[in-house]
Amino acid sequence: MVHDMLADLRQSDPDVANAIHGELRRIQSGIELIASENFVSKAVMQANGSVFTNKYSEGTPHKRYYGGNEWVDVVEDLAVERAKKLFGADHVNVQPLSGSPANQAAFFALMEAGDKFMGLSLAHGGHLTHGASVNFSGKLFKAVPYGVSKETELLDYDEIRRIALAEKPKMILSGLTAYPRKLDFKAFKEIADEVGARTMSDVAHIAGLIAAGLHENPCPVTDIVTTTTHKTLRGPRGAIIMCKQEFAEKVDKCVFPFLQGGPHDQTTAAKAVAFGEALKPEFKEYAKQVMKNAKALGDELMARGLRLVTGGTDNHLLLVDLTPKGISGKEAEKALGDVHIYVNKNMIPFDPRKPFDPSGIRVGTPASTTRGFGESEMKVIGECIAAIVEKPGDEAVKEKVKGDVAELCRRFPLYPGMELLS
Ligand code: DSN
Repeated sequence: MVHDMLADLRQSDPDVANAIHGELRRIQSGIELIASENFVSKAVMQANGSVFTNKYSEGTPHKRYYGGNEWVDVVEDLAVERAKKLFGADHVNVQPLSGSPANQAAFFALMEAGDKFMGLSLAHGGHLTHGASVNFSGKLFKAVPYGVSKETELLDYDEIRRIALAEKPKMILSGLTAYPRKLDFKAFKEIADEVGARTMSDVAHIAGLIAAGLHENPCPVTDIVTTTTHKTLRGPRGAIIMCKQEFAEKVDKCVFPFLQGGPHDQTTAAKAVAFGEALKPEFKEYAKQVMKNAKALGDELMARGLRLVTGGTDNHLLLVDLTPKGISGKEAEKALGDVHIYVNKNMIPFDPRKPFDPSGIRVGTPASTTRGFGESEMKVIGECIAAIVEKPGDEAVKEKVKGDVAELCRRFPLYPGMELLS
């Protein structure tokens, strides 16, 4: 059955309806390889577009500052209980609006403004909120960055320990946005214990892998764990904070009233749906395939002469150093976008270039795995990426790759049945 999801909008606001139509067509006819993106189920979208968007519900379940919250309480309880089960967390707050607010709340639950903390440098695969000088984390706190080893491009836990012993931070943060290897949360905890620091993990990128049991779970050893809900976890845009019971009250107060007002209850409902999906066996299969696909894509790129930072991946993302190919990350992002393959330009460790035109691209497999692609499709995608990077201006190459992309998209329809009638 064809369902016109925009029937009313098309009447009342054709311009916005047209933009939504364009975005649906773009994702249906292109290959999404941005490591932080995914495609949620129609069920998640329906909850996210529901009547809960109308409600105010400041407070926590069953303790609200507004009346009429009996159904909000139901979905928030569901989201909390499902998240606890997924991650084995003592306490979960599902109200953070997104990753940066979640991290702000976690910082203030663990530290006072001006305190010193350690986080992975943005230039080596950390996030803006892990201490970048332009961000609240670098402006309101004293950020001491750690990085990866120049030789191996891997985190060097001896070096992190050395810095911690010298700097005596109040908190040590583990987390990544562009680091293609696993994190050792127990090692971070041991270092933190040695210097009397608290621990925080931002697992936004790898939460889906953790929920599926494919990556070490920081919850048993880390004081506060944050994650966005829309990356490998495949939920709506938003975040949650998980913590040990001793930090529960502080975390809740840092989310509201310190940082936020009313939660977005429509997003809470969609989080509950997504967590319910992640508890099903199919989610584990998807997460396993995400990792297999990343490995297959990485192997194909390396076989075609591209250099991967660290020489490979053991999560959902690859960082490709384009320096040997004589093309910048910005140029590659544009050339790949022109043939409907979407990646993002990215700094590589010790990058001599600038963030807006860096030496690398970041490539991830969560969204394309959700679409149904497996390892053989990754081989074709690897061929396409390598061909474009090799000859970005060659019209014949572009036409061939556009054809290959169109064929893959035709064979693996995205949101089938979600036709927007015009
Ligand atoms: N902006 C996200 C990413 O792309 O990794 C992190 O929040």
